[in-house]
Amino acid sequence: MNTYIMALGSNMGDSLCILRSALQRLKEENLRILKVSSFYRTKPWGKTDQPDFINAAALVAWDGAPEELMTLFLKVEKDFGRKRDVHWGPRTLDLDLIYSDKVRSETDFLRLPHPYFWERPFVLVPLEDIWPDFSYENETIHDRILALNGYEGLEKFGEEGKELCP
Ligand code: PH2
Ligand code: MG
Ligand code: MG
Repeated sequence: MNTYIMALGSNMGDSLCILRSALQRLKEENLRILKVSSFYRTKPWGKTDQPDFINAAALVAWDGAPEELMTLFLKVEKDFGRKRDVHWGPRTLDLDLIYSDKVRSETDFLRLPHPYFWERPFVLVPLEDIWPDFSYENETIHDRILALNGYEGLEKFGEEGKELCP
């Protein structure tokens, strides 16, 4: 059994509800969800001409191979209407494997740690919620977010909005 950090994102449809329902669905597929971050509205990163995203992160435990977990993520993304056309473009649901203390992978199918995670405030801010003493390459996550100006332009959701989900 290994634990992983996963990142969730959506910027099409009812994104907040999509992320919440996706977590519920993953639970039904035998993913153990140990911790979930707050949800954040974030500015699009990388490809900026698209709507704001809702992002979150979760600490999860999975018994099988990491590739099987990635395969499950792709299946759930598809079930939530994900179409793959524009690289880094708008999506109903993006589920990414980000990091595991124990697992490394350098295949085309799965790269772990995720090659860009340490550059991306929309991953790091939620990650700090669930793993405040995380550090990488001798830098703490807090210092890293500060260096990226990552706390700017975010909106954090509390429990409000929960009742808006069907
Ligand atoms: N995902 C991307 C590219 N840019 N920007 C934000 N704010 N949130 C995302 O989830 C995101 C992004 C590609 O996966
Ligand atoms: Mg992604
Ligand atoms: Mg992805």
